Amino acid sequence: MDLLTDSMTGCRDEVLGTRLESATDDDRSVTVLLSDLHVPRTGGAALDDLRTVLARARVAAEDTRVVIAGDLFEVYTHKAQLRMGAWAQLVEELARTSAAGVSITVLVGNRDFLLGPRFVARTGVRLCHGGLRLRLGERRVLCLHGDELCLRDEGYQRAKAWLRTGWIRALGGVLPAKVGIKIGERIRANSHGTFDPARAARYDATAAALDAVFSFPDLDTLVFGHVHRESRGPWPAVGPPRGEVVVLPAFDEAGVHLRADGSGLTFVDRDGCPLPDPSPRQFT
Ligand SMILES: [Mn+2]
Repeated sequence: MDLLTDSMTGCRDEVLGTRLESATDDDRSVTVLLSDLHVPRTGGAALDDLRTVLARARVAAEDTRVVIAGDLFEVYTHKAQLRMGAWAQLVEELARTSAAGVSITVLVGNRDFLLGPRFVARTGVRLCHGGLRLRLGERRVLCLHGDELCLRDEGYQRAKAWLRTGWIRALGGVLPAKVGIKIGERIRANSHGTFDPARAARYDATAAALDAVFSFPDLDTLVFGHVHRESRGPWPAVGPPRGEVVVLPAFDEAGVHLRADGSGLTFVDRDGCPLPDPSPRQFT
């Protein structure tokens, strides 16, 4: 039925293997976007800073939406985590904020793609397993986690294709909690251990991926995280611009995130105070 509808309307609903969904809360006048919180079981600064951001969102709850662009959890492999340590506080904080009237959407990231219905039931957020199309004022925005843009990391892209199949999800649902959490610790250890600045380009978004995104009609702004290197600039970097690329920093580094309201898009600190825009950078 979907296929029929798509062929009739000519609408594509996926890019680089990521299914796209549309926001249903574009009427909110303030949008707060954050990414890569990597909240560990012990909580810490990432959770403290998130509390600060959510408390401010609750002040104008009905006017505000929050979009978390993936990797909210340091790693998530089992629903038992929702009751453990600071993760239980994280769930409670999201639930309180949703209940106050703030609209919250959580995209899954590469570390927490097994989030599912239990998380939704406990928090009241909308969970998005792909990309989110939204309006920010006049802008037509696509928000992605960003891992799908890192096309040079071929090993990861291959692993992603089979890790996201239905049977892995089913297996995640029946694994004993201890096993699931052990697997998660292994994933986390690997992702900390393999970063090599000299090969950073391999783990960055590619120009080909950005071209693919901006080949979509009705799209002028791309927002993503994942690569942990904030930037803001036109796409393409030379020639007539087709749009703007905004890369969010990892929130757990200093609480920096993005605020969109009537005055446009502004990088802000954990307390909502404006920061200078980060520099544009070249994607190759
Ligand atoms: Mn990530």
